[in-house]
Amino acid sequence: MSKKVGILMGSDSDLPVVKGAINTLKSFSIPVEVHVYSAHRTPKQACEFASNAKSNGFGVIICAAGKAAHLAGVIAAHTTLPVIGIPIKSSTLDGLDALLSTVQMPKGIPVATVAIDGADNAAILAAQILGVSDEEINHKLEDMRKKMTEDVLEKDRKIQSEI
Ligand code: RP5
Repeated sequence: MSKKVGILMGSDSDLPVVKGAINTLKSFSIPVEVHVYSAHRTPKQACEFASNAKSNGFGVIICAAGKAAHLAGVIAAHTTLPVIGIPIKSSTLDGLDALLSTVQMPKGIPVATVAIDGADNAAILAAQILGVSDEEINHKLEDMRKKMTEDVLEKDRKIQSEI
């Protein structure tokens, strides 16, 4: 059994986006634990989760948050596990606020930030991190890449036959 991926979201309103990451990780048979913890509304619980994550069997933590999205940065401050941030498009600023809040980390505390609402890539990146030391996950990633290539080449063939 591989290490777990922890997925934290600032609000349950982030779940429709976060579901993409949950489903992708499950497709790799990676164990996932999901929580609603906010850097602002439940800072104690969020920090406790991060502080204990390594000893609780987590290998990567994904944090999804919108608006003034400090969740990934605060979690990263409390663990040396790799932290992936998903900026959520949940405000009048279309997610640019969350993107900048997540990506602009000061030197020393990195957060690997994916695109706005980029939940699938967050999950794939988490799988790649675990795949460094887990051959089973690595094989699944290679299979996924092969299928992706075949799908695009099939689309190319279809377009050639249509034009
Ligand atoms: C952030 O504020 C959450 O991550 C969410 O994206 C946004 C809005 O939260 P709710 O007001 O919907 O709970 O902290």
